[in-house]
Amino acid sequence: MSYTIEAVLNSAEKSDLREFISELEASDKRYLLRNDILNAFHKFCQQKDDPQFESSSRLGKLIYYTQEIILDEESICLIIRPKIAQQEAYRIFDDLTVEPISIPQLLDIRDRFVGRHHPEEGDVFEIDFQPFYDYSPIIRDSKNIGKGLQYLNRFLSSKLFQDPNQWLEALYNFLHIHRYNGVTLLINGRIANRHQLSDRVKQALNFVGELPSDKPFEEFHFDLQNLGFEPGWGNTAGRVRETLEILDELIDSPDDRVLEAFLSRIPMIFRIVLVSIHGWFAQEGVLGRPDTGGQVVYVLDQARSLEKQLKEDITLAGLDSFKVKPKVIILSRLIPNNDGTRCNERLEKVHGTDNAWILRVPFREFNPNMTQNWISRFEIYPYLETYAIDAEKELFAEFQSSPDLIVGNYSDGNLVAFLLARRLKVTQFNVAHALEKSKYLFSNLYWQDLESTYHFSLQFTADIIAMNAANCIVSSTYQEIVGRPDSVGQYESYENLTMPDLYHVVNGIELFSPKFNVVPPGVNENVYFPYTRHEDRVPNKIEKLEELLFTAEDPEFIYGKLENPNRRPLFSMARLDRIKNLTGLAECFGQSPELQERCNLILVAGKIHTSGSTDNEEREEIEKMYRIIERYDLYSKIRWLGIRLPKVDSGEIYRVIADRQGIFVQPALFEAFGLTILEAMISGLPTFGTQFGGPLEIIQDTVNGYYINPTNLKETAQKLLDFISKCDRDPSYWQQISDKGMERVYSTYTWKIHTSRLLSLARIYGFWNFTSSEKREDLLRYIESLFYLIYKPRAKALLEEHWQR
Ligand code: UDP
Ligand code: LCN
Repeated sequence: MSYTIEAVLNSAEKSDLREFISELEASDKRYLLRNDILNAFHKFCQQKDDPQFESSSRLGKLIYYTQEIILDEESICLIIRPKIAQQEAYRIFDDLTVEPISIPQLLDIRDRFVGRHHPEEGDVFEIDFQPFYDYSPIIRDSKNIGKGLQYLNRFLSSKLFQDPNQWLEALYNFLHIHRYNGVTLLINGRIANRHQLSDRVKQALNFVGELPSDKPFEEFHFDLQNLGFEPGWGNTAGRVRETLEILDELIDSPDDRVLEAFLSRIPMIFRIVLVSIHGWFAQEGVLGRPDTGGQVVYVLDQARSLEKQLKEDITLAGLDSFKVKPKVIILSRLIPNNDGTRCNERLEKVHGTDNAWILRVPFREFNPNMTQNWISRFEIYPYLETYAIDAEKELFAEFQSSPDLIVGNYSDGNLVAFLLARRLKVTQFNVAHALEKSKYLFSNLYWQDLESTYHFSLQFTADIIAMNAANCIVSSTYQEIVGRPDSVGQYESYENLTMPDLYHVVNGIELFSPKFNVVPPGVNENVYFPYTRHEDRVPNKIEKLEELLFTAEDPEFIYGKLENPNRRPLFSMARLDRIKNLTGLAECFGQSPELQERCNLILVAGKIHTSGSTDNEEREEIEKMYRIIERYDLYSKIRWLGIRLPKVDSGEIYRVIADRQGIFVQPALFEAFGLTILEAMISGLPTFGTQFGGPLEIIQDTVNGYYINPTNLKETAQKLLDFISKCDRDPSYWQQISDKGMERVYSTYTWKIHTSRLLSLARIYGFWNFTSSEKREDLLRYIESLFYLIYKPRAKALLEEHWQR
C-alpha cells in the first residue's frame, strides 16, 4: 500500500481522513481533479483549529500527492502520484480498508463513472506499448528523464564496444555510406575493409601532420584520396588532423564521449524537413489568426537557425568547394482561398536564408467548401494520409533525394512525419508544442460528447501513433514530459487513459525511454532585444507604435480610449483562444479598482469583431471580452487591439511598453511553453507568467519574474499591485527584475543552443539507427495497425461529414 495512505491510517489522522471522505461524499462532485481536491481540502482544513494542518499533516501530504478522486457507491478511489512519473490507485471503503487498483480496473472505474462500462458486451480494445519497450534501454532515475541522448549513447556504445570486431565493422560500414548528390564523402573503395581502416587513418595522420595547419583541404585533397579519404574531414589540414585523431581514438579506445565528438564533425545532415501543417503558415500577417501562433514562430526561427548551423558545419567539414549546400524545407499546407496571406503560394523562401523554404502542398480536393479554405486544426485529420503521399513527391522534386531528417510539429505534423519517415526510412523527430489532451479537462473521458467539435478520438490516436513511432521526442521543458512533483506531465497523461467505448490505453508511452530529450527553443534576437539597445531602435517606428498602442482610434481594429495614457501599462499579447485567458486577465483587472487606478491594460489579441471569424473559440472570447469591458466599465482604461503587426513591429511593441516601465502578463489557463514569455523577458519587461505549464520552468519566481495562478483573480491582482508598490518605493526594483529576465533568456533560451543540440541528436540517433541492432519493425507494425484499424476509419467518417458542409 502507498506509504502516504499507510501513514494516515496508522495515526490519529485516520479520523480526519474519515471526516474528509464524508465531506466529499456530501458534496455533489463525484470526480475531483487536482484543483478541486486542493479546494475541497482547503475548505476542510479551515474548520480545524490547527493552522498547520493543511500543509504539515500526514493527510495534507497524502492530498499533495493525490491527482484524482473518484467517488462511487461503495468506495472512494484515489489516484496518487507519489513520485514523478509514478502512479498508484487505491480504493478506500467505508471501514477504511484499502485495496490497490490495477490500471485496467481503474480505466473500468472511469468508464463506469460516465456510464460507459459494458462488461456484458465483452472487453474494450486495449492499447499497450509496454512489450515494445521491454527490450529497449530505459532510464532509471526520473531526474534524468529528458536527457535521453547521453544515456542512449552511453548504453549503446558500451554494448557495441564490447566486441571490437563488431564495432570496427559497424564503424567502417557507417563511414562508407556518406554521399551528397553522387559525391562520395569520408572514405572510398581504397579502404577495402575494416582491417585497413586503422592503418590508413595512421598514414593519413602522418601525412597531414606534416602540413601547415591552415593549408586548405583542396590543396591536398588528391593525396588524401589516394589513401582512401574523401572530402568531409575538415576544411584545413589542422581540422582534418583533429577529426582523424578523434577517429583514431575511436578505433583504438572507443568511448561514448569520443563517439559524440566524432559524430558532431561528420557531415551527415544536409536536408531537413520540418512538417507544420495546420493554421496559416507564412512570414507576415498571420500571427494571432486562429491556430497560428508560437508554432509558426518556432518553426521559422528553427529553420533559419538550422540552415545557418548546417552551413557552418559544412564549411568546417571542407565541403564548400564541392557544392554541398544544406536545404531546409518547412512543409505546410497550401490554402487556395488565402485570405490576403501568401498561403496560396507553393514555394516561399524563408527570410534571411539562402536555402530554407516554405513548401506548401494543398489538401486533395474533396468538398471544395472545405479544402479550398482554412480548416481548423481539430478538423484536419481526414486529409493527412493523402497529403503525406502528395508531399512525398513534392519533397523529392525539391531535394532530388530523400531528406536526412524529418521533424514533425503538433499532432497533425507528427502524424505526417511518421507516414513520411516510414515510407522513406528516415529518422523521425517529434515536437508536440501542445498536447491538447492536457488543455481540455476530461477531454478523453467525455470524448464522445466533444467529438463533433474537437474530434479528439482522431487527435489522441494520432498522438499515440506519432510519439511511439518517433526516434526522438524533442520537448521544450522537462515538465512537458513528466510534470512536476504535484502535477502530471503532458506526455505522462498518455501513459494510461480511457477513450470509453473506443479503447483503453494501459501503457501509451514509456516516459523513461531515452527518446525524450529536452531542447528548449530560443527567441529571434534580431526582432526581440532589450529596450535599452537604443542604437538598434528606429525613432519614428517607436512613435508610430506608441500612438497605435495608447491613443490611435480605429473602430475596425481598436477598442478603448485611455483616460490617462501615461499610467503604467499592463501588457499581454496572444491569440484569442479560451485557454489563453485574456478575458480572465481583463476580468482580474476589472475586479481590482486599485490596479485600474495605477495601470492601463493593453491587449494585442486576434480580432475585435466577430464578423469574419470562423473560429468558435475566437468568437466566444470576443463576445466575452465586450461583456467584461462593459460590466466593469473599462472602456477608458483598456486598449484592445485586433491587429496583425509586421514582425519587426511586434518586437518593438514590447520595448515601447518597457520604455514606460510596463509589465507583461501571461494569464493562460495552461501554456505548453510560452514564447511570448521569452520575448517579453528578453525585451526587458518584468513578466508575470501562468503557473500552469512551461512558464514555470522559464521564469524563476521572484528572481527574474513571477508566477501567477490565473484562476485566482484576487491573488493575481495583489501580486501585480505588490510589485508595483515595490517599484514605487524603490525605483531600481523594476530594473533589477528587468535585467534578470534578460539574463535568463540569453543564458538559457537561444536558437544557437537549441540548434547545436538538435543536430547533435539527429546525428546520434541517425548513427544508432544505422548501426544498432535494436529492432523497431514489430513496434512500427503495431503502430501501423492502430493507424489503419482505428485512425483511418474514423478519419473517413469525418470526411463523409465534411462532404455535407
Ligand atoms: N503573436 C503575435 N501577434 C498576436 C498573437 C501572438 O505576433 O496577436 C506571436 C507572439 O509574439 C509569439 C507567438 O505569436 O511569438 C505566440 O507564441 P506562444 O508560444 O506564446 O503561444 P501560442 O500561440 O503558440 O500558443
Ligand atoms: C504552442 C504553444 O501553445 C506554446 O506554448 C508554445 O510556446 C509554442 O507552441 C511553441 O512551441
